[in-house]
Amino acid sequence: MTDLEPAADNLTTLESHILSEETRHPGATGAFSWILAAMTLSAKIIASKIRRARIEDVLGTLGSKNITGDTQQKLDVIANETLLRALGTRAGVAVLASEENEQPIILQTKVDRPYCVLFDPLDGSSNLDACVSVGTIFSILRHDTQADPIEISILQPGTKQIAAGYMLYGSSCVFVLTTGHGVNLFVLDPAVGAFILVQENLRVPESAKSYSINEAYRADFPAGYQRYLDWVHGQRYSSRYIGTMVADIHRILVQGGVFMYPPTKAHPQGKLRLMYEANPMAMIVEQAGGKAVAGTQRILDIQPTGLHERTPVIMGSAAEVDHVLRHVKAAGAE
Ligand code: P6P
Repeated sequence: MTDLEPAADNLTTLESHILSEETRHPGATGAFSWILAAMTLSAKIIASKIRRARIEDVLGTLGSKNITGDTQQKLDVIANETLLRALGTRAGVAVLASEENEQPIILQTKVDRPYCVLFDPLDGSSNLDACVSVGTIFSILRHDTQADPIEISILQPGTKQIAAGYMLYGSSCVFVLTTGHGVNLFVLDPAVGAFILVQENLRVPESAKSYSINEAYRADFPAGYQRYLDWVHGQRYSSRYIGTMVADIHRILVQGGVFMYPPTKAHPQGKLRLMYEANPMAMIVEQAGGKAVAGTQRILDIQPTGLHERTPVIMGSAAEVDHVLRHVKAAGAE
C-alpha cells in the first residue's frame, strides 16, 4: 500500500496549481493554462452527465460504430462533443484529434497556434451500463507549424508530449496530470466544484503481486505472454481486470502491479490506440517511476504513422514489467 500523504494544505485547486506552474515559464502566454482549464471544465460536465445518465436516459448505444470499430455509446458522443466545444474555443489549439473522429479537426491555419490536443473522450464506455468506472485520456503536443499537410503535426512520438492526463469517473472523480515534472493527483470536491490537490509527485510502487490482463484471450497471446501467465499463476499474485484502461492503470499507479494488452487474433497490433491511450498513459506511468513498453520497445519511442494506430501495451511497476519482459524475450520476441 502506498502512504498517500495529503498534499501540504489540501487547499490547492487544479486551477491554482496550473497558474503556479505557469509562473515557472516567464514567456508563458497562458494558452497552455487555458487548455488545461478546458479539460477541467469538460471533466466536471462529463462527470455530471455520467452520474445522471440513467436518470436522463442517456445510457446505452447509438447503434453506430466509431472509426476504430468500437460500438458508440450515447455518452461517447456527449463526452466528445463536450471536449470539442470546450477546446474548440481555446486560442492556443491548432489541431484537435479524437478517437470518435476519423480525421483531426483543424482549428486555425492562418495564425500559428502552439498546441495540438488528442483525446479518448470516454475510455471504457461499454462499462457504463454496469456502473463501472470510465475515463477521459488526453495528450498535448506542440503544434509543428511546418507540418504540411497540417494534420501530420499530430504524428509525433510520445516523447514529444508536453503534457498528459486522465480523468477517472469512479467512486470519486479524479484528475491526474503530468507536465513532465512528476505526476499530480486531484480529486473533485462536488461541494465546491473544484479539483483539490491530494497527492504531489505520485510514485508507482516498485513492485506489487498484482497483474491485469483479459485472460479470456490467452490462447491468442504470443508465446511469451503465455509463459508469463504460467509463471505468475505459480507466484500467488492477485488478478485484477476492470476492462477500462484508465481504471486499471490508476489502480496500478496507486497500488502497483502490471497491466497488459497483448496482440490477439482480433487485434494483431494490440487493441489500445497509441496516440490517445497508450502514449499519454505511458508518459504518466514513466513520470511516476514505472515502465511502459510495447513488446520490447518503449511506447514513447514509437514513431506513429496514423492517428488511430494501435499498439500492444505492458505498463506499470518497473519490476513487474520486467517479469513480463523476461518471459516475452525468452520466447524470442523482439
Ligand atoms: P477487452 C475499453 O473498451 C478499452 O479500450 C480499454 O479501456 C480496456 O483496457 C480494453 O478496451 C478492454 O478490452 O477486450 O478486455 O474488453
